[in-house]
Amino acid sequence: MKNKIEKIRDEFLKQLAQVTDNETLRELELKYLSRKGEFSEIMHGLKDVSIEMRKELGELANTVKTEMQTKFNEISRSLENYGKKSEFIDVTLPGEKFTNGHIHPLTLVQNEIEDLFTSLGFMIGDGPELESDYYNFTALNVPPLHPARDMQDTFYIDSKNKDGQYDLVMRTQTSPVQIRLMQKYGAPLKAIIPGRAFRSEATDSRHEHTFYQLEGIMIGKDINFANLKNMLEIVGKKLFGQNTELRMRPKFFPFVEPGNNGEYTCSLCQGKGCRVCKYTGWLEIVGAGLVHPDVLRAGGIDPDIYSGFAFGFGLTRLAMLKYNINDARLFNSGDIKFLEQF
Ligand code: FA5
Repeated sequence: MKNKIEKIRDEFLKQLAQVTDNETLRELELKYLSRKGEFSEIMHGLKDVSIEMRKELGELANTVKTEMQTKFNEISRSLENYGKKSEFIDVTLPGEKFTNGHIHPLTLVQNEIEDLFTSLGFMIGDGPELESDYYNFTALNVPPLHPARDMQDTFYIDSKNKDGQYDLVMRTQTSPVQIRLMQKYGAPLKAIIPGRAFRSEATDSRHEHTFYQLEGIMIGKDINFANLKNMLEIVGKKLFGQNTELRMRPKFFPFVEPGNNGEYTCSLCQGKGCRVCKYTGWLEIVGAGLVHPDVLRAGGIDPDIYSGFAFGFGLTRLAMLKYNINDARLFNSGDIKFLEQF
């Protein structure tokens, strides 16, 4: 009898687990739990066993019956709720809102500059972020052991060339792509190169180890400093407004001659002087100059026939100024609260 009780329970639970509709559920209830069901039969049968056995079997039968009834109620409830959910539509509830992604502020500025330069007939160039020491430094007139390498300390990759030298670096600037484009397209050439650069920096609010630059190069016959100045003025006015002025001050870059730093009227204080421009009224934003003859040669271009200008904006710094962002480290932080503002 004990075995029979347990067998009925097991069969019932097995069938119950497979129930997906109310009709089958009712059938199970009739078969096992109703007055004429299999379990009632067992209960009636108890009267024919000895008193000791009756006590033991009675207890077992009651526990098992409660277990079966509880499980049955559970399934019954879940089926009812399931039915209700699928049928009930509350048309007064507000719709579910889908959140769209945002264009990153760096991409916004990059797009704006790309639109400007492509409208002026410039192509958009690209080059590797893992660059050879040769393209990143040597071809740009910064030979091994030249002190100018110190200004752009970077991450060397643990791989040696056939001469046993480490010759792969994370590029420190977008300038190596100047050489690559000269070699590929020759002269005349008009290109901009947006992209990431990497330096081994002690990071602070103005310095990141990974940041964005936007390089520009124009090579042709009789390209001169006035052309460069005009181009940088156009960019400044487009990004920061028509009243923006440009001033150019000498600065050494080994790959241009003469080299200079382009500074714009501070967009935050309109040239009056503030904390961001260190109370000078001017913001240092772009390195630029006329392409050095040795660099033209490295690119396979004859400096006796062609000349050119090149410039390199810090795209990260441009975005900081345009959107009044006071920390360069926010751009790569992945902070949704920051990104949602754009
Ligand atoms: C250069 O990288 C030159 N390649 C620019 C150039 C190109 C000069 C062509 C002449 C001709 P510089 O190291 O100054 O120059 O960097 C250019 C800009 O990149 C800086 O003005 C700054 O805006 C930005 N920059 C440099 N280092 C960082 C950094 N760690 N974090 C964020 N922005 C940086």
